[in-house]
This record gives sequence, structure tokens and C-alpha cells, in this order.
Amino acid sequence: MIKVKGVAIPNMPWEDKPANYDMPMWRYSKNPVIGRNPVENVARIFNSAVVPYKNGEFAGVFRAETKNGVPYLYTGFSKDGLNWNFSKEAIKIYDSKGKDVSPNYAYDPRVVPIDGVYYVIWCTDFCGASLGIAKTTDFEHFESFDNPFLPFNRNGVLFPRKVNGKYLMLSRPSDSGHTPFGDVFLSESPDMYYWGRHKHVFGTTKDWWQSVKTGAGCAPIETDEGWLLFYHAVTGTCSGFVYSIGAALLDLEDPSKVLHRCKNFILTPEMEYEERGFVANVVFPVAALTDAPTGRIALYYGAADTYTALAFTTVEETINYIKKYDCENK
Ligand code: BMA
Repeated sequence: MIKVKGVAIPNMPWEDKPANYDMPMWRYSKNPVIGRNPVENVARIFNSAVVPYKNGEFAGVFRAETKNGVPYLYTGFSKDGLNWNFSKEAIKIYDSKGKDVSPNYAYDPRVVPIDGVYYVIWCTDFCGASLGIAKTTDFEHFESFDNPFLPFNRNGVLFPRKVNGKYLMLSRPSDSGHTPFGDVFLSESPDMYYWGRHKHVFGTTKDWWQSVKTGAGCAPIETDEGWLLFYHAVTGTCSGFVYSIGAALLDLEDPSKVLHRCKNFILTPEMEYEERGFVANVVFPVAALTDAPTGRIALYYGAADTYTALAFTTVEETINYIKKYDCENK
């Protein structure tokens, strides 16, 4: 059995794989987990991050699209990872001197715990779409690390520990609009402020579902075979982009090296809540809870830029699948 390095989360959401299902990832039968108008003045919550928190409970940072159409980050707490109590207001972010540097808009947050501190990375306004990073220990006070990258950039995802003494982040340089291109890059930092030594990790392939752009999804999961990364990938159609979920295995010591990468999608829009909504045909992975002893994964994804949904897999199922359907273009 493939070993996972991480924490036990025995109470995380879980359902067994339906009988005779031929894909490695299956949806929660009661999806979506978060429906429309979930809290006052918020029309939609999607593309949102969930982590284990104190006393066996869960905390999250949510992309909350307010009723003037602008996305902000809200917090939420839950006993079961399914039913959430959301904050009533967007979170405020301060710099290290206490100045309010709350963003004009904020979306697609990832939350990664490293050594007891929760780091939030999101897409922020820095003369256009770029990355913001802040830290918190209580999900009430958030302190910013300024602007880690030059514009334009999105889909910043931290590794859950330092590798060779450095913090590592995946990101996807972009344009200021809806970006018709995109590869995943790796950057390192000694302190979360200064990022450099950039390396290319992977880009698009000739497989049509991942032929337009790609971007990191959930924080990489450490296994004894490598870092398991769920990512999103996009194809272009007559009616616009279609976002699917893929997976890759990256080298433990040098995660810019791709060991295996799926040729097939792991999950693609098929359900009404994925195919119909504010933006049709989007499944967008953002957070994965992994129970290290069993290798079970509960993956939170945005559906149609409208809902938050859940899907399940195991480390073993996904890694075996991507080895079986390994990408020719690695
Ligand atoms: C991307 C991001 C995501 C969004 C997706 C589909 O560019 O903005 O937040 O889910 O487009 O609209």
C-alpha cells in the first residue's frame, strides 16, 4: 500500500465508491455541499478551501461572490465538513505593521497548514490579477506577505512543508483577463516574502481536455511515491472553456520533475450542477482532505462557478489510474 505522510482525519466526509464505477474519483451523493445564496449578501460560494482545524473540526476560507458580483474571502467553521457557519463579512487583511491591506477583490483561495500556521494564497488585485499570501492561526487575524509575484498570476498553491529548507509554491502566470494559455511553474522562498529560482513543471498536452491551459488545484499530498497533485485543465469549445480535474505525481525531492501524469481526466463536468450555473461546465479543484492512515481523500471543488461540491478517491486509486493512463507528453 502506498504510504501517505500527513495527519489522520477520521471524521472527514466520506462515501464508498459506487459499485461498477470505472473512474478513480466519485461524487458525493448529496452534492452540492454549498448551494446558492448561502449567507446574507452572498450569491454563490465556490472554489473554496477547507482544512482540519481545532478539536476535530474544520475551517475554511471561501470564495464568496457578493451581490454586487465582486468576490471576497469569507471564513467558515464546520463540525463535519458539510454544514458550514460562514462569517457575515469578508475577512480583513493587515500588513506586518498593522495597516489594513484588504484586497479590492479576492478569489480562488487555497489554505495550507505548515508547522501550525495556516497560509492563505488567493488571486488578488495587484494592478490586475496576481497572487496574495497571508497567514493566520485563528482564522480571525490575517497578516499579509505583501505581493509575492509580479502581475499577472493565479492558482498559487503551497506545498505543505519545506523541501530542502525552502517553501515551495506552484503558480500559473496568466494575463489580466480570461487567459487562453497557462502552464504550471514552481518557485521557492526562504521566508514567504522573496520568491525565485522558478522552474517549469508542466503545461498543456495534445490530450484535448488539457490542451488550452492548466493550473495547480489542491496542496500536493505527500506519499512515499511522490507528491500527488490534483490540478485543473481546460479545453476550448464553441461555447467556451470546459474545466476538468487531472492528477500528476511529482518527484519528492525536486517537484519540478513530473513522474506520472494522467492522460485522461479524473473528473469532468457531467452533473447538472457542474454543467449549468454562473459559468457552465466547470469543475475546479481547490482543497483535499487526506486521511493519512487510510489514504482516503475528500476533494472540494467549485462547480459551474456557483456551488461547492465534494468528490472522493483514495491515494492508491488515483496513483494507480495515472500510472495506467500515463501521459505521453510528460
Ligand atoms: C478561471 C478562474 C476560476 C474560475 C474559472 C472558470 O479563470 O477565474 O475562478 O472557476 O476561470 O470560470
